Amino acid sequence: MSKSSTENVITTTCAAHCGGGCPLKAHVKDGVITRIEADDDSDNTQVRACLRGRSWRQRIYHPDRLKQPMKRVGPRGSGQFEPISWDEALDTIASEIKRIIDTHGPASIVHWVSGGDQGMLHDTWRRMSRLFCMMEGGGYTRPWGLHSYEGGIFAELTCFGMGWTAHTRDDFLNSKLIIMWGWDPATTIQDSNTAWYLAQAKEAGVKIISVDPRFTVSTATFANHWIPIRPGSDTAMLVAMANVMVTENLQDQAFLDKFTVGFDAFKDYILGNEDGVAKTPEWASEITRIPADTIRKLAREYATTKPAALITGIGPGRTAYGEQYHRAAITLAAMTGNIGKPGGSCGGKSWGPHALGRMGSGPKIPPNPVDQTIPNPEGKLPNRNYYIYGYGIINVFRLTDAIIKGKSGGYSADYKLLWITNANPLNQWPNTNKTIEAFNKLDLVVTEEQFMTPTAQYADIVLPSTTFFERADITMGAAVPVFYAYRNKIIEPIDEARTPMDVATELAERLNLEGFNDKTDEEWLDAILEKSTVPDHEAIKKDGIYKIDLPEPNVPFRAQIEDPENNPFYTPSGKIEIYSQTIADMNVPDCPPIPKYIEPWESPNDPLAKKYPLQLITTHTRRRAHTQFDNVPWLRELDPHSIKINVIDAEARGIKDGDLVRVFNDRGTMIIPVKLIETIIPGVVDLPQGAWFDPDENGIDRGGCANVLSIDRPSPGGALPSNTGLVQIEKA
Ligand SMILES: Nc1nc2c(c(=O)[nH]1)N[C@H]1C(S)=C(S)[C@@H](COP(=O)(O)OP(=O)(O)OC[C@H]3O[C@@H](n4cnc5c(=O)[nH]c(N)nc54)[C@H](O)[C@@H]3O)O[C@H]1N2
Ligand SMILES: Nc1nc2c(c(=O)[nH]1)N[C@H]1C(S)=C(S)[C@@H](COP(=O)(O)OP(=O)(O)OC[C@H]3O[C@@H](n4cnc5c(=O)[nH]c(N)nc54)[C@H](O)[C@@H]3O)O[C@H]1N2
Ligand SMILES: [Mo]
Repeated sequence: MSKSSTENVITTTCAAHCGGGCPLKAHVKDGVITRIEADDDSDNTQVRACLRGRSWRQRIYHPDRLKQPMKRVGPRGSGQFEPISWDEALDTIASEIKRIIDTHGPASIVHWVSGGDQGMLHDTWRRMSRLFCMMEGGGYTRPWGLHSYEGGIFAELTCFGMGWTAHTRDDFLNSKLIIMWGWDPATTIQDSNTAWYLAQAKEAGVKIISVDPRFTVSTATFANHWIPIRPGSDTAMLVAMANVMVTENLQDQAFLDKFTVGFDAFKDYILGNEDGVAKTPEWASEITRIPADTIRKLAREYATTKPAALITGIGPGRTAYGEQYHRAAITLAAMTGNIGKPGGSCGGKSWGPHALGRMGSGPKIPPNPVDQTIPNPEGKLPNRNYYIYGYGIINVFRLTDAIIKGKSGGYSADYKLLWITNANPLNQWPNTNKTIEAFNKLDLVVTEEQFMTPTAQYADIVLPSTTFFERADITMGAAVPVFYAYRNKIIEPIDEARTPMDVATELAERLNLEGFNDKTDEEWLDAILEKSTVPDHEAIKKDGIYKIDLPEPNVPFRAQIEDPENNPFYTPSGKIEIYSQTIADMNVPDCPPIPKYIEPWESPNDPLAKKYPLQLITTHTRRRAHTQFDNVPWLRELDPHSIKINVIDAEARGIKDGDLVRVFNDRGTMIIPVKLIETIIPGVVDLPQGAWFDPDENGIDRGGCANVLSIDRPSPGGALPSNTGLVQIEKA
């Protein structure tokens, strides 16, 4: 090391897939990152990174980083790969793309991106979409539906006609009561400073109640009460609370009359006028295992404490009929008159973009001919195209089925090529064994990756990708203060890793797509900044961060409530739709026009429960962002992977803490360590999702990948039901 070498400190923002995007300060010496620190801004509110953000160095410089392109030479999953040159990799891919489009049509190409990195230039959805759509006779099949919160999106679009319904977190200080319903932001972040605002609310004396099958970190830290609930039963609890409010005349009838449609139909349902079953707390108690009096008390407290924020997490929405839970919660928020009011909440999903400030976008995407020619049979909700995956063809959770069956199964094409970026679908799509079957059907699977992930193990060509430290980009941070970030390139690409834009550009050259990319990254970023509300472009480049001061908390639908004449809701009726004619017209089975409790499949009442008596939930853990960081030594040491079981269920099976156990159902089997806890309700086990699938020679997963056990059946509203499923556990 030369003596003159100096250390620079460069601010960037984390790319990890939790929604936080927190500032990180990278210390760089001689082209190497030697240390990473969190925000220590002394002038503004700090946005501090979590343990994952601070451990990035162990991910960037991990010995397992992919060093060069790899070609599979043994059977899928065999782990037999050979390094190849970039030229060979890109030549092969280019000729395969041409062949596949010519022979099978553009719909046979499936393009899958997820949240590995959230940069606006290298987010990679745009550039490859542009590439496929610029091809002669091109386009590609795009799935619709989000893993994260499709149930919430469905409910918000149904009730409000739009999906940006979360208040900024600083608004917690205006609440008198906060109900954290299936929500553990101390672990899942979802806007960097969420826990900090909850801590302030607690200190200010705001009452906080948690409704969750687990006694979570957030419950322990912030809540006055914990109400343990059986997974999948939330809608029953919510409609019973509505029953109490109506029976005791606690609802805000003036709000309902002025701002909603269809409350009477819902009232008929909860009072039992419709089906002869009154949805009383006693009725719900059987389903939820919560004492009727507790339900009654919470209903009264929520109805009479104003304003109150019902923060409905998205975990309970990732269940069979999860959309009903979100719709019921929105209905309760309307019944208590908490929508559009400071300190209240919309009852929509707990998380979502805040429409604050504006940013330009990267390369333009021509219209996708495949989207245009094949009608979307599902997901036809008003404004569904709000979201990236707005107007795709196949629900994401049916993709494996679609790939396996193709046209003979009634799908739009026989699928041949799967292009994967920023995603680990073999691990993260439901029903891993079925996903393997689907991968085996494909002619070509390409993944751009940083590691030989489980997905990469089943791909044909693996292209080494840079991390965001090795390229420049722009991101938006979700927090208060809201911020934009200019991520400077901090180090050179590791080994032969290339940036997503470079990969697409070189592929486009081979495909003769003229004009595909006429800018350098810096020019693109300037163009993106040009269309933004960031005032000083040089300053953001230098500082890395531009924080936006909010004069007051952002409260969605404030205008609709304060000046309804001029601001109708975005629904067909212009009101909050408790009854939705759109849903009625769609006529989807088990998707009623008012929110209803529908008994989920694989509930403890299912005959299958005799064989598989335990309900499985697959939570998001602090130890990982999905599959990312699973291989980081610091985090592994912190929290070794295990399935969590209540001591009562463990004793009944002769299982001791730390034992290896067999966890199984008809979809798959794994053998992993068990952890005995008292902080989960009996009958429920928690296997934190995102651990890497690692099958032994008998196909038994030794890695503990939750999706070996999960079901690939979407809820009628499109939600991923990864918290619905039955398993059995025995000592291995
Ligand atoms: N059972 C169960 N399954 C679930 C869930 C659950 O709760 N339970 N949750 C679901 C949810 S909410 C989600 S959002 C999905 C997440 O599913 P994924 O988004 O597929 O999961 P990640 O682990 O974030 O995968 C991101 C991948 O991108 C790679 N990557 C990171 N940065 C870059 C980059 O710059 N370039 C490239 N090319 N690659 C990069 C990482 O190495 C990683 O392998 O999982 C879903 N699956
Ligand atoms: N550390 C970390 N943070 C993350 C992620 C990560 O992988 N790691 N992933 C990010 C992404 S993409 C997403 S989508 C979000 C996911 O964020 P969430 O969906 O909010 O996270 P989960 O842990 O799956 O679920 C939240 C809580 O719901 C509870 N729960 C599960 N099923 C039920 C149920 O049926 N009823 C009730 N009442 N509660 C239930 C769980 O016990 C848990 O405490 O997190 C983001 N943040
Ligand atoms: Mo997600």
